[in-house]
Amino acid sequence: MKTRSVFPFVLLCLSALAFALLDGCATRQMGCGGSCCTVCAVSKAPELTPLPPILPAPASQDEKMAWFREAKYGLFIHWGLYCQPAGEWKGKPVAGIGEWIMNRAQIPVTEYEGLAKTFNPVQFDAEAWVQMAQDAGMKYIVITSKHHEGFAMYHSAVSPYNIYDATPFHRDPIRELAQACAKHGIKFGFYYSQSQDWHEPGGMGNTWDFGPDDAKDKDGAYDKYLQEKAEPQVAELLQNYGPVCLMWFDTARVMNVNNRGQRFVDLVHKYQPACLIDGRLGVKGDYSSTGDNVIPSEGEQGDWEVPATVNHTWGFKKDDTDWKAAGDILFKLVDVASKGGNYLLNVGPTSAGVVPAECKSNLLTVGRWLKVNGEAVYGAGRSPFGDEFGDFSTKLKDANGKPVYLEFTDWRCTTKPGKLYFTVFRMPRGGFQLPDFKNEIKKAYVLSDPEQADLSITTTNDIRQIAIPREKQNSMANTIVVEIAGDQVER
Ligand code: FHN
Repeated sequence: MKTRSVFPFVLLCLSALAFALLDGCATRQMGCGGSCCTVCAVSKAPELTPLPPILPAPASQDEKMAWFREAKYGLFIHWGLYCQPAGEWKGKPVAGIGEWIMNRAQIPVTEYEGLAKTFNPVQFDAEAWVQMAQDAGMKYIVITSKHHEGFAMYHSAVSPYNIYDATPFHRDPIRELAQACAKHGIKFGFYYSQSQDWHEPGGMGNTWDFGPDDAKDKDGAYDKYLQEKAEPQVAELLQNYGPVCLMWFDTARVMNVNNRGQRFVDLVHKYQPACLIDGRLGVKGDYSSTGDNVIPSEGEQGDWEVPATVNHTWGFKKDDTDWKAAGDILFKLVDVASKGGNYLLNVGPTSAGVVPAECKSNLLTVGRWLKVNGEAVYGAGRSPFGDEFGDFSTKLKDANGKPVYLEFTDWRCTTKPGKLYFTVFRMPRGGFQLPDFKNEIKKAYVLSDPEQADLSITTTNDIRQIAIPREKQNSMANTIVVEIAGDQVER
């Protein structure tokens, strides 16, 4: 009886495998325990086509930064072996951010390496990820090519501890993403953990297997790791994946001695002179990076970027579904843009290779808003005002007796020559009160209005007020464009 009922299932498995072989799939992994057998074990890589050539050296720093200043919004992707345990080790939840599980649970290298043997993200689809970024209105993608765990998410000739050589997946997702980004006209860059590498005896951070970090620094193990793994891997990334828009280094540890940081700068300049360097290498980069999820309370000069999470982790954690709502993401993006920065928002795909559905849906909601109102964000300059950001409370005091800073979230302003974009998140009943400026107003309209119909402006006691007809209002935010005489605001 038992044999008879299992027979059709086995037949189905065999035909699936035969189909996979005929279909030319590079990887097969049997052993799934149920009805998923026909699809789950087989992954199919897209056909690889040549990547575009590396970009020439820019003529000036302004030229080098031009795309970054225009882009404003990027997708960060934290993807590595850590997405498999997804915040749980040996049946127990591990506190903290998901990609730190090896450190937090002090997992020995020999045990952690075992994760590679079962890492098989068969649903990974580079095209789908890039399409999502594009539909979300993001203009660049930065992916973890190697995080602190030390595992390369690309086919590295420097270390066999990489997704192509050490997993049944046997594909190079970074190569596939590079191709999809080139196709969609999205810039592509790499996160690379240069100092911390918990897999290597000389890498920083793994004190449970390899002892204290300062000993590795003093006895030459750290320099050996840098020269024999980190630098050659960065060189690989810069040579094998077409134009790299930026290198995102992180958690610098003693990078400022022995020319350590400078050697990474030299590699980037040698292989990809147009590639930007973030602010966390440990020596000067092309722009500064704020702390994680840290949005400055006021406008800041220079080029900078806020790396941010959509929940409370970077790498996927199955228990963390506290997604930022679309309205919150939109506010933060416009807030950052109005202060002069870029917003690099992270997703943590699962071990199947999928971006969690609710998170994706929120990103796409923001993307739909940007499709109509993107002019107020892309390439837009910082606010000429500032009072809208917040103020110190006259009543509330912190533990040190200092007044608490209260953030205002009603509206933000971005600019282009001759134009002010007031993005209003909370529309007062009577209409939006313009901040004080001297320029004559030539025209005001709702950015989402294809007719650009004139909005009426009423002036009472020198305060100019604009009302948006109810039918033209969007529930998340409305952008009023105010065209002024002269390029810049005079106050
Ligand atoms: O330790 C990392 C962390 O895992 C994550 O990659 C973030 C992203 O900005 N950077 C470090 C902490 O600041």
